[in-house]
Amino acid sequence: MGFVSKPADFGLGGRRGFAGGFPFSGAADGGDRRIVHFDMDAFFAAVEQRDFPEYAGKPVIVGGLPDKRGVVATCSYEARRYGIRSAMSSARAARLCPAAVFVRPRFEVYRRVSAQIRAIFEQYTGLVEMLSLDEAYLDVSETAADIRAASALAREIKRRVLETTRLTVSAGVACNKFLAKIASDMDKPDGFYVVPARHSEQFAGSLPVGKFHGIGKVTRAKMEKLGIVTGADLRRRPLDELVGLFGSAGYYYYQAARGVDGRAVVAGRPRKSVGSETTFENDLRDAGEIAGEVRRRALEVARILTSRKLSGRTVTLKVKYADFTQITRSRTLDHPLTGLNEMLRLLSGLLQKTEAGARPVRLLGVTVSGLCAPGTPRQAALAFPGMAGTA
Ligand code: TTP
Ligand code: MG
Repeated sequence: MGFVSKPADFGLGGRRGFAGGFPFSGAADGGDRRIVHFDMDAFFAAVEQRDFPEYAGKPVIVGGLPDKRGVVATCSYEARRYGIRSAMSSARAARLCPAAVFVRPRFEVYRRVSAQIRAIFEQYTGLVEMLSLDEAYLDVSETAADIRAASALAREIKRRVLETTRLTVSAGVACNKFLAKIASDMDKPDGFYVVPARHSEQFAGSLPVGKFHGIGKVTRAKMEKLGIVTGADLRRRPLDELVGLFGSAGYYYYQAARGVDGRAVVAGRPRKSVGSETTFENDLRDAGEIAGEVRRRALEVARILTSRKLSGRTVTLKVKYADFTQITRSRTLDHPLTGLNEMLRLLSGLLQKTEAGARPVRLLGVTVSGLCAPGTPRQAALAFPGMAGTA
């Protein structure tokens, strides 16, 4: 994997995808990608149940209060049994379930959890597209050679999200965004659902059209009037008819009905730094152990940099001592880091400028900032030996 190559774009969107026929089968349709969609379960409500154990197992509604003309942002699965849903008025929700507990949202906590899950995702691929605080697409095609490997990776990420946040996330694994997103919803909560590429068309055919990307209430009603209720009904309509009825969206529906979706996973905004840190269950006192942990953090940062095709000029070591006092030590170079060895050399110098070991250590972190493209393609290819392609 080179630093300079752009991520593969299998997009078939628009007319160009149809040039020379209808390449809707085989590898050309994007069926050779592995996409995972993650979506946290009852996100805001699950965070509240986690942080306030007295809410566990209860119908919890997060949002506006019933007497304040508020609406439901979300609710726990216990509350969903009463028919309560997002965007319903809180007053109505209170009527449906008088015993429900209403709580106000705590966005700063949700944002923190979102950053945690994002950091986990980014350890597996640079191609992470966060759709909202609790939802993301990952293109793991480079890391996972086939659907089995992608499924194993999705399970590992589910486990890590649970360990790190004590919250469950549902995962859908498929060969494109459209199918992965529907898959993550099939088995909620704590769901895990895989659509192998050979089942894509059949799976898409079985779906009500309302599940298709971009088909809201209005379009669904229009389709139902035309007798189009499922993906299979949609598939029976010729392309020119669909384009005539729905404009350029007709192309998308034509493909989606066949389980095809060429949209690429687009990584989010560029980041200013890449870091990795851990808090230890027991404070570290041994110099060798501390150095080993710094090395592990560095490896993780190198892995993320490699997967995002980045390097950086500043390395920072963060140490929090057992008494919670915290220091950082950094070095800025006049060139982008050339590789893991250089990063480790700098970190070992920085570590000597701390009292780690002499004082017990509670947390260690490594960050690379001043992000930029690696020096030259030649250097870049050598940048993190042994790391390329592992992220
Ligand atoms: P969703 O993922 O749609 O819902 P959810 O995570 O609560 O439940 P699940 O995925 O298990 O079905 O939305 C994520 C969060 O976004 C949700 O917890 C609260 C917020 N949200 C709103 O504030 N208003 C809304 O209308 C919706 C749909 C979500
Ligand atoms: Mg969710």
